[in-house]
Amino acid sequence: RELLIATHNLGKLREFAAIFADLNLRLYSLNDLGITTVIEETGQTFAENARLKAEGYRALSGLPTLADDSGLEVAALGGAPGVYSSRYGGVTGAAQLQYLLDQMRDIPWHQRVARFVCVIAIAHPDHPTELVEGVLSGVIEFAPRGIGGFGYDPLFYVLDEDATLAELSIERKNQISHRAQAARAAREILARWQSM
Ligand code: ITT
Repeated sequence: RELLIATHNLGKLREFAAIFADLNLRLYSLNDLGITTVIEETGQTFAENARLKAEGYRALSGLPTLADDSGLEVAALGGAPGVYSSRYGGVTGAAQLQYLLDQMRDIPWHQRVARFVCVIAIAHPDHPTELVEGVLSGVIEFAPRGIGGFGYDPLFYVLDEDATLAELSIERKNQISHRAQAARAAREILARWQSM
């Protein structure tokens, strides 16, 4: 029982490894298989891109393959950065957080609602590709807080936790996040495939 977790994002890889740790599966990363190819994300939606990545890396590896396309949707920005989250503003890291803050400088707290979306696609050599989704609601902070997680986590305030995602333990983030919700649905598909 093998599964390729097809991502070049180490933050995602860490989260999936923890979420699937108890499954009876041998997990591989792209790195483990020496795959350096980057499948281009030419789709307009998370679902299209997740499918492109899962099917593309399955073709390269020959293994059952899971890929996630995810991102941040900010209501006041018309849903941006959305599928462009990883390349928003043409910058990465702390500069990207600052870029988002600059875009939202004049937007008051009650209009800063946002959501994280994660679509997971699992492509199997012998079954049609399946897609599942998870969503987490929050509010974009005025300044970053916390050092956990990755990406936009320090700016993403979750009301029920009274904390940003970067202030939560990895265990807690992996109980509530968009990725965790999608992964729970993906587990059921993997379990079904294993029993066939
Ligand atoms: P792969 O395509 O190789 O998986 P990527 O980082 O390019 O890596 P995406 O195209 O799905 O992946 O972009 C997702 C971006 O959305 C990611 O780089 C972050 O900026 C943001 N993001 C997604 N999930 C997040 C999370 O849990 N916490 C913070 N930011 C997240």
